[in-house]
Amino acid sequence: MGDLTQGPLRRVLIASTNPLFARALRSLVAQRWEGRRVEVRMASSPDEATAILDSWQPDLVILDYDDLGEPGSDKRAAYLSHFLTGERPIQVMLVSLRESGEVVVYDRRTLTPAQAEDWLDLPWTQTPAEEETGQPTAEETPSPGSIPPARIGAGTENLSSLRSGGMKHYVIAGVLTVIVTVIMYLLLRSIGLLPIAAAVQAGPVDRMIETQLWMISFLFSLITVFIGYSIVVFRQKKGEKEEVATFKGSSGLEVLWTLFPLATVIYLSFIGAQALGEIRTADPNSLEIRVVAFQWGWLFEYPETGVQSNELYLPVDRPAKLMLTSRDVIHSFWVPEFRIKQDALPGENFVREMQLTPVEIGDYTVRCAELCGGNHAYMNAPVRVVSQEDFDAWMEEQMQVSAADPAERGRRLAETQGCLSCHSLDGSSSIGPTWQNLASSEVTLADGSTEIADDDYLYEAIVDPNAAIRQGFPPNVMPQNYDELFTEEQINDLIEFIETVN
Ligand code: HEC
Ligand SMILES: [Cu+2]
Repeated sequence: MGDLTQGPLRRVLIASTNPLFARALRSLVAQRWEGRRVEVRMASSPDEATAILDSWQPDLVILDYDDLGEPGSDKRAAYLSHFLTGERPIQVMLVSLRESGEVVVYDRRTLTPAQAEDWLDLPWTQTPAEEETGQPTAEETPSPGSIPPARIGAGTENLSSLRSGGMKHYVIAGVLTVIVTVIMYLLLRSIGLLPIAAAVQAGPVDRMIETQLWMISFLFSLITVFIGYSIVVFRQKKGEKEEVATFKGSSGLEVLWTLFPLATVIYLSFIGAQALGEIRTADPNSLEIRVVAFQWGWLFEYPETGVQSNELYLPVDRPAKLMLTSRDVIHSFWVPEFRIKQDALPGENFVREMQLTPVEIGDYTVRCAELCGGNHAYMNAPVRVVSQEDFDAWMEEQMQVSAADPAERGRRLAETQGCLSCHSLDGSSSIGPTWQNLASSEVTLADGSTEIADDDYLYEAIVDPNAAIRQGFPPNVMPQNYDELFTEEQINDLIEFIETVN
C-alpha cells in the first residue's frame, strides 16, 4: 500500500448509468482515500466515459458491470474497446450492484492494449465461490504502486442504507396514500351524493357505490401522492447536476400490475352480479302494479282492484312488483331514494318488471330517466309510501270514486276488456275507428250513408258491430259477442266513457 499523500495525483473515473450507484461509489472512493490526492470524475453514459477517458487519462476506471451488456455481445465489446485505446495502462475495476445492496467486484486488473483480447474473452459468469463470498475469484493483479485493491464490499453499508432510504420513501408515500385516501373518501361522502335509502333494493346499490368511492379515493391518492412526493423530495436541488434516471425492467412489478387490476375487475363483476341478483329477487306475494309511461306522464294501475291513479301509492315494507310499459317511446322509471331504475318500453311484449320494497314512509318523486322528448324534464309523478292502513283507506276511496262515476267504470272496462287494443283514444289510426270526438259526430258508413253517432248508434255498434260498418274499416273484426259478455249497465258505462273521450 503506497502512501498517496506523497505520490502523484490519482485520477478515478466512475462510469455508471445508474446515478445512485455512481454517487454511492464516489462516496466510497472519497471515504477510502480520504486526505489523499485523489480526483474523481463521473460519467453517466458510455459516450461521456470515453470522452473523459481520452481527455483526462484516469489511473483507475470503476466501471458498472451492468452497463456492459450480455457477455460476448457486440455492445459489450464495443463499450470495452473504448477503454483499450491508447498506450497507457489503466487499472479497470468492474463492479455490480446486487439486488441485496451488496457490491460485487468482478475483476480488477491493469490492462494494456495487448491484453485486451484476453480480457474480453474472460468468462464473465460468476462461479459458485463468488456467489458465496460476494467476492471475485478471478485473478487479481494489482500493479506495483497502484491504489490498494479496495474491498468495495466494505461499502455495502452505504449502499444498503441507500436502498433502505428507498424503502423509507415507500413507507412515507404509502402512509400518505392511506391518509389521503381516507380524506378523499370523507370528502366524497360529504358532498351528499346519495339521498336517503328508502327501499330494500337500495342496500346492494349503496354497497357497490361505497366500494366504488373507496376505490376512486385510493386510485386518486395513489397517483397524486406518488407524483407529488417525487416532485417535492426528488426535485433537482440548486447546483445539482442533472441526472437521468435509469429504469430496468421488473417482471415482478409487471406481474403485479397485471394481476392486481385483473383481480379487481373480476371482483367488481362478482359483486355486481351479486347485487343484481339481490335486487331482482322476486317475492311471490308482491303487490302487482302496472306502470304505464307516456309522453309526458305516468299512469299507475292496481289490477287487483282496477284502480288507476297518476300517483303511485305503495304500502311500506310490502314487496311490490312493478310491470312497466310505455304508450309511445322509451321511458325509464327512477326514484332516486329507491336507487333502482327500469326502462319502460313500448309494445305489449316488452313488459319490464321491477321489484321494489319501500321501507321508509314518505313522499318521493318518480322521474323519467330516459330522454323522451320535449317535456322529458317535467315527466314526474308523486310516489307516496304509506302504512298498510293508509294504503287500504286510499284504495277504498279510489274504488268509491270510480264506482260512483259510470264513465270511470267504462274506462276501466275498455282497458281490461281489450277495446283499447283496437280503438285509440287520441285520434291515431288503429284497427278500429278512434274514440276521440266520436260521440255525436257524423260518421260515414261503408255504403256511403252518414249517421250521427248518438247513444243508440254506439249501443248498436257494440252489441251488433256488423249492423253498420264504418267506411274504411273491415267487418267481422270487432268481437260479435259483447251483448252476451256485458250487462246492460256495463255497455252503458262504456258508452258514457266513449262520450268523454275528446
Ligand atoms: C279486434 C278489434 C276490436 C276490438 C277488440 C273492439 N273493436 Fe270496436 N271496432 C272494431 C272495428 C274494426 C270497428 C269498425 C268496423 C265496425 O264498425 O264494426 C269497430 C267499431 C266500433 C264502434 C263503432 C265506431 C264507429 O266509429 O262507428 C264502437 C262504438 C266500438 N267498436 C266499440 C267497441 C268496444 C266498446 C269494444 C270493447 C268492449 C270494442 N269496440 C272492441 C274493432 C274492435
Ligand atoms: Cu320519459
